[in-house]
Amino acid sequence: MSSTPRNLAALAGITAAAVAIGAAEPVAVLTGPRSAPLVAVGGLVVDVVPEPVKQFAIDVFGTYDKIALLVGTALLLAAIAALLGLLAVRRLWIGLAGIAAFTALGVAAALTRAGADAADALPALVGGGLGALVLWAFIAGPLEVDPWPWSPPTAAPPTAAPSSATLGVDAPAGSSSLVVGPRGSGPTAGPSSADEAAPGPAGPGLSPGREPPEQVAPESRRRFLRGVGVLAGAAAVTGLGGHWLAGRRGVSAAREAVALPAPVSAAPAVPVGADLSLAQLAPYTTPTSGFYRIDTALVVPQVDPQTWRLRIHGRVRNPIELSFADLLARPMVERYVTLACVSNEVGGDLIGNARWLGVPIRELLDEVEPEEGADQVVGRSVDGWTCGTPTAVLRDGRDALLAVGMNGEPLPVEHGFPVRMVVPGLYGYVSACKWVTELELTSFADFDAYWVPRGWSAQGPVKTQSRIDTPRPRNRITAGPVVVAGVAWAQHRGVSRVEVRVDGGPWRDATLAPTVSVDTWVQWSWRWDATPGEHTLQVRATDATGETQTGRERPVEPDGATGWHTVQVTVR
Ligand SMILES: Nc1nc2c(c(=O)[nH]1)N[C@H]1C(S)=C(S)[C@@H](COP(=O)(O)O)O[C@H]1N2
Ligand SMILES: [Mo]
Repeated sequence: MSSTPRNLAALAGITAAAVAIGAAEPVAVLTGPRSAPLVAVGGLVVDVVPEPVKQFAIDVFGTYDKIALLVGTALLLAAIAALLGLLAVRRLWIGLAGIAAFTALGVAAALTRAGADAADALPALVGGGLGALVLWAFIAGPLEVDPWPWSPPTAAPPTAAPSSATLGVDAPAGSSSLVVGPRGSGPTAGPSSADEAAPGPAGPGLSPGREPPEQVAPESRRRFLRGVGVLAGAAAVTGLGGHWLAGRRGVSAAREAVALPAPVSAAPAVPVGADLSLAQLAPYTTPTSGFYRIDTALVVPQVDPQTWRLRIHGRVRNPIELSFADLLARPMVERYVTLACVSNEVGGDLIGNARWLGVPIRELLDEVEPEEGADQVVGRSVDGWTCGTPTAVLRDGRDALLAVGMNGEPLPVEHGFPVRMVVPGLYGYVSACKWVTELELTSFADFDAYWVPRGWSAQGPVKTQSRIDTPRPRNRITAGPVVVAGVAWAQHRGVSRVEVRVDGGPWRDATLAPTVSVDTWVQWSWRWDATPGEHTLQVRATDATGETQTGRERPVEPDGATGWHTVQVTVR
């Protein structure tokens, strides 16, 4: 990028923004990672973006949607900061006002998060203040390009002779400069387009007839770029250092220190043959490291088990409060439960099966004695996220757990450490509260949990579904016997039958592998005598109530996708 005044102005804006964000991080080490402006604003975005956009992000980026959001936010911020730099050269106050506006946004975002206190405003305030200082230093202070060739003529008359700044070296022919102008122009190249990008009728300070020079004086440029280098470096050091420090304040050590009790009721052994162990088939028990993760938390909540409390309150006769030690002292059960996300597309992989250790929620509800009509239990996470579960479901005898263990270990931090809910038969968004700190008894009429006002159904029983894991569309298949296999689920009802068909022909019964319980998925397989050509494979499951999965295709919103998983393959 050549050192045209425009590029330098944009660079000044970006550097100011980098300093603002970098300086806020170490402050957020004290006030908590969610008060860091980038994360706080990103969190606000997560909460307010329209549902289709969010769904699009999950579709495109999958589990990386959060990284995509943070990178996207940072890129957008850089573009706006560059624009502010360009504006600041003409009117410093516009640049400063822009920084003030972003500071206000950062403060508002930090203060409106669940559990925020006044100190959470500090990272944005400190960052914004330093960012403003840096912008001033570049535009009108000690690091100023001397003088900004296209800054408003103050003393000099409009017809003043070109300043020394115009004497710089010409831009290399054909070099392009990213001009983010007030009219939103894109990348443009060469001197002529620089003229086009000159101020419009809004009348910034460039005098008529005075062309902005393409290069600034070398010594002025050197000082400026040295300033950029030093400040950007400092921002990177404080930003990354602060981020690292904040991470060290996490709870991974506390998690490793947790000794899980043995269950009074162990999980049934996985029957021989439950796992067909085929290369492309999802294993019966999902390894914790490969378990899908879905939540609204941009930074994973770090909940100290020492200070963790669970309040069970609301419309109950005997509210109680439990510490982590209280919970661990209770009789624990261990169960396999397959957890599924309502956002799972037909054929998708937002589903996993794990062995959970925990206290039956039913027993806790018996103790608090819910009042008549308290038909909803709202699980509330430390970060304010909520889900609403029917009280009746939690008390109907199924293994709904306040879980502390997953696959024989304390819950991973990103899966809800120290305590989460797991309810067989319900999608995660209405039942699987991670980092849970409250169970509040209320009614569906009185309270809408997080996803309900965002267009999702208040009731979220898991729909019967089935998936073909092998073969996959791009597999090389040779004619002859081919094993078609996958998983099917209808949690808490159980899968009684899986059928496969080829090219819309008759449905054929697949073989069901044994499974632990009705609360988990089941593997299935079917031997296909494949003939050369293009073929379409489809699968459907029937649950133990006798209801067969519908072929009608419906989207994930509002209460889970329907339709048959369909796979196109080529046989040679
Ligand atoms: N605190 C909190 N808990 C949450 C969520 C969330 O956004 N925040 N998402 C829910 C959803 S939509 C699902 S599908 C499950 C996913 O659990 P997992 O990430 O452990 O797979 O968590 C549920 N629990
Ligand atoms: Mo979900």
